[in-house]
Amino acid sequence: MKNRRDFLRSAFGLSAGLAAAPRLLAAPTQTNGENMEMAHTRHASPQSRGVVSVETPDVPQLSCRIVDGVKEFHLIAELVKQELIPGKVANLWGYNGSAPGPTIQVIEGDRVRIIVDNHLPEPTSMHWHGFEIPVEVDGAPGSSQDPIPPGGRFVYEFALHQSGTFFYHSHMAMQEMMGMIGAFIMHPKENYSPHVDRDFAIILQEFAILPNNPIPNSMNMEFNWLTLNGKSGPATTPLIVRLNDRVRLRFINLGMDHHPIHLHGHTFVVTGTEAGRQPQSTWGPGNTVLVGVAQSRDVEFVANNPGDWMIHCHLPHHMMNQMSSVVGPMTRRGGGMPAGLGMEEGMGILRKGHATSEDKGPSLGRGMGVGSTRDETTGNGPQETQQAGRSISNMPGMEHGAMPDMQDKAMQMTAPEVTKNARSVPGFPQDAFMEGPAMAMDKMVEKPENYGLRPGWSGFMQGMMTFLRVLTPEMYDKVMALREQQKNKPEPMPEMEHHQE
Ligand SMILES: [Cu+2]
Repeated sequence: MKNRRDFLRSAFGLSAGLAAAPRLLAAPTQTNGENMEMAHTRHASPQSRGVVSVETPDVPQLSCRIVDGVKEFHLIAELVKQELIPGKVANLWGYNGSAPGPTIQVIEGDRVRIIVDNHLPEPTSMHWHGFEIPVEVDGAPGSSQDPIPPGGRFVYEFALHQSGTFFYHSHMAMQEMMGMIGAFIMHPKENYSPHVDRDFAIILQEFAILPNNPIPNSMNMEFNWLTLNGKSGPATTPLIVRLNDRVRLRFINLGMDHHPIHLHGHTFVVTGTEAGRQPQSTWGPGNTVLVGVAQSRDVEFVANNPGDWMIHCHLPHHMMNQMSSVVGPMTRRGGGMPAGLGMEEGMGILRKGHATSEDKGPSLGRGMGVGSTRDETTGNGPQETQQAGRSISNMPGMEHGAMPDMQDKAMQMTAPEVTKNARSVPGFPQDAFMEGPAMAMDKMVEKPENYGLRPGWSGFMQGMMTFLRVLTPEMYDKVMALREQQKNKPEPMPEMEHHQE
């Protein structure tokens, strides 16, 4: 028992929490949810500190109107052009111009009205996942209500008596795979104990988007774009916290895969599921939490280890962008590869030739979709280093000068370091042309939250990867000042100098 108590003490930084109390009262102003009409301050008192608004980096908050004591929200189901990383715009379906849809935050006991307008070309229906509400407003199409026709509207209204990390989503299965989900945070009437300083929600999604095609193939089961709040690394916006803040992360998963989410450098406890707060007796230590489909998981920890720590799904293919048998012009050139072949080839059954022949190897086991025949580039076959260098140097926007000590060595800047006999090593290449200095795009994803990251960092961030940046007070203030600066400027930020702290 002693060990457990000691663990809890360090996990929740009890003494640090007390010392940090004075500034907590001001903390909510740092969130991106200021426009909410939530009375954050109404709980504020020396005994019970204010509700900490949940931040959803890269996803807007949905504000409400109070109409006769009811919190009224308005959601519009519609086509969304979502930029997953710079230059990769996907045609997703979402709400109010965002996929995932905007975050709703309410307080336990609230009565809410949500007006849902359908601007899609087909019927939809909205489900309130895990809500204990009357069946008439549950949103199951056909059984609890008629689907909302294109151009139609349905008004959902209910009182909420639960608290926790909930979400809303279209209850049309294929629409779910187009992005139609959003976070629905129900804050408890009485704050959870222990109090957290920072609270973040991250929605996990996946899409099957073939190269050179902006529309997800919701019937494909080969997911090659993995997103956190609608962005893939390195376009994900890091979570910024101050050293010794107590932090809650809420992960929400709606897709075809379960994601083991791993946090570097810290030990957390799982404090909540999609059904709300879990009893403290269940809080065992961990650093990886499996977030299953249709589940949410809350984890809490004290950010007591300074540094830029990765948060990522630990499935290797979920730490990649554009994973496919064709990785496109980015890394490969050649005579082309077969795609969209028949079932036999798709399942890896060979009829003619050998498995690694230039024509066949790349697409084994990979159905590339009906209708396509031959893509313009080759897949993960062997490749000359020089050829790779040429391909990479042709990539627009990539930051070939990311590593300052390589400035004058043009070829080395573009090609990763590989041995002379690399091609003779079975299995090569693996990461050589997938990540590394040549893939860096620090400038393209520049934003206040990335200030001061190690130069070239972006070459190693893909898919479901982001940072938890545990910053010293000085660095924290600097990042927040830059964020404030940017808020007042609609234009992209002027160049910031990157330097190592
Ligand atoms: Cu994953």
